Amino acid sequence: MSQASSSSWKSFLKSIATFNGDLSTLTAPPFILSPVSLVEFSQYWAEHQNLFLKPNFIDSNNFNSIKNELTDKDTTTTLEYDIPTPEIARLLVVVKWFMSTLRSQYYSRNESEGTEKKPLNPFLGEVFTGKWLNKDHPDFGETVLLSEQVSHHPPKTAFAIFNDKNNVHLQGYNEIKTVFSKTLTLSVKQFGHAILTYGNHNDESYYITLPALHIEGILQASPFVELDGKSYIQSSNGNLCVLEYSGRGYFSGKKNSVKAKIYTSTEDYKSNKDPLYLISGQWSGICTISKVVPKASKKDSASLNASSNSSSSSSLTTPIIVKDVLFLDSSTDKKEPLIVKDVELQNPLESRKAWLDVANAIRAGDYEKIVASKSKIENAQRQLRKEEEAQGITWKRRWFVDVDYSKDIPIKTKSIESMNDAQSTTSSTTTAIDNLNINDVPASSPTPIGKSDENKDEIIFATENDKFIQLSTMLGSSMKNAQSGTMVGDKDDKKPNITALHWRFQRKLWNNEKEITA
Ligand code: 0T9
Repeated sequence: MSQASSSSWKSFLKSIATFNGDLSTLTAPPFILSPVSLVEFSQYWAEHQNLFLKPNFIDSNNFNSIKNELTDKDTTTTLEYDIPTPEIARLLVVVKWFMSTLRSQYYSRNESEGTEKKPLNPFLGEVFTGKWLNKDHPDFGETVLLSEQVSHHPPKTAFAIFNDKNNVHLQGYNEIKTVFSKTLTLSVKQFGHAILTYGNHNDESYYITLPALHIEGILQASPFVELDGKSYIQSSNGNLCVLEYSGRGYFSGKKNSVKAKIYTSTEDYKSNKDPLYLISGQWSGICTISKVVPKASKKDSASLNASSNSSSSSSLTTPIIVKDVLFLDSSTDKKEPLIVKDVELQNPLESRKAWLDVANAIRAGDYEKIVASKSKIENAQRQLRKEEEAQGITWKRRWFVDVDYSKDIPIKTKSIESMNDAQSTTSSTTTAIDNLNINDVPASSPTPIGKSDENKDEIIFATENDKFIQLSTMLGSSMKNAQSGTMVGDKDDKKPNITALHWRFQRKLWNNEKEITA
């Protein structure tokens, strides 16, 4: 690629190499900039409306028939074995949904732009909303997306996605910490999580952790994402899915490799038992599913047709994998388009409206205009922070509150940006790269108590069935602000002074919203 040898790319690489620490001042050339803000990325969670909503429709009457639908449309092969319970059937579909989001989340820019690109870094209070209308599926109804930048420094995006007709709700937030290696690979840790709830199944919930990733191909000016490590989907009914990611040269030797193991209990996973199902392949392409049948019980079932999962000694023998069948082809699966209001109808805080000039300048490859239009936004933000500081108030988050899980009950809400700043003590290596220095907006000082009614700390009591407490306890995962998927007792979990603040959607705030529509 000729861009790799361009002087602008070479000087960008140089600035990475010599810039030991704060990446926020790096200047990237226009061809690697995306006109899309990170606040839009929340939509990737629910582009596959069919899979997202499907578990709502799976119950004890029809669960076994979904084995015919689990595999992808064009295949004639279906799962040959019965699915044991409706809960496992729903988990399998949740896993299929989650795996289908990975291509959208981590590969879609390569598809549309040719490479990964540096997204716009959202300003505090920036929002992005939209709707999936599901016109072809009257039983689905509409799904609403709300995404809000709840912190600028460090950047944190919170989102809520809900379908009221079917009582399906997803919410979460994310934050990244990045560091460049000597080989110019960018390592990215994710913080935050998502929680999915099916209201019609007694609030059956799924706690979803976010995988680590890294960016390869920077030297060649064609960056792409590779996922690393593990992520978890812990179900409130006890079942668990553990996903393991790797790139070229690891277990399959192929890029974007993934292995997902389904267990009927967290205990089975922790004690190294065989999983019930194994799903494997490439998250950007094809994945297959197979049932794991222990040798002993396979013999048994051949001779006596005995019911499976009877033997407790099964994990002592080498498992046999029963026939792979196609589970997911994420390169061809169907996405429902998100409907977003025309820019002319948007509020100034709405992403596409706010970034319009910058986006146009990026599309035109006009460096001067990019700089000028970006500075306008940055200066306005600096001005706002100054005024807030003078008045002793802080920016009020629109639809989300920061909930403190460091004590169980009551939960205390802290709504100030400076708390988030306090968390990132290692800011020199943890900021997202920003070619313009939007990150040098001065951090606001803590809110003086009582100066502004609007910004007083509110006390929110934990509902007895707080899903995050319940599900992370089941998984044994940390409730602190450690890397997503950190377990209790891990090094990061034991760091002193680590906070336990997590952004949560407040439906009330959305119901009372007067200025912004979905
Ligand atoms: C949450 C997702 C996240 C955001 C992006 C690392 C990255 C910013 C964060 C984690 C979404 O749910 C999932 C997907 C892609 C992630 C981005 C990929 C990426 O490259 C950027 C970073 C900050 C850069 O822009 C690096 C610049 C590089 C492309 C050019 C040198």
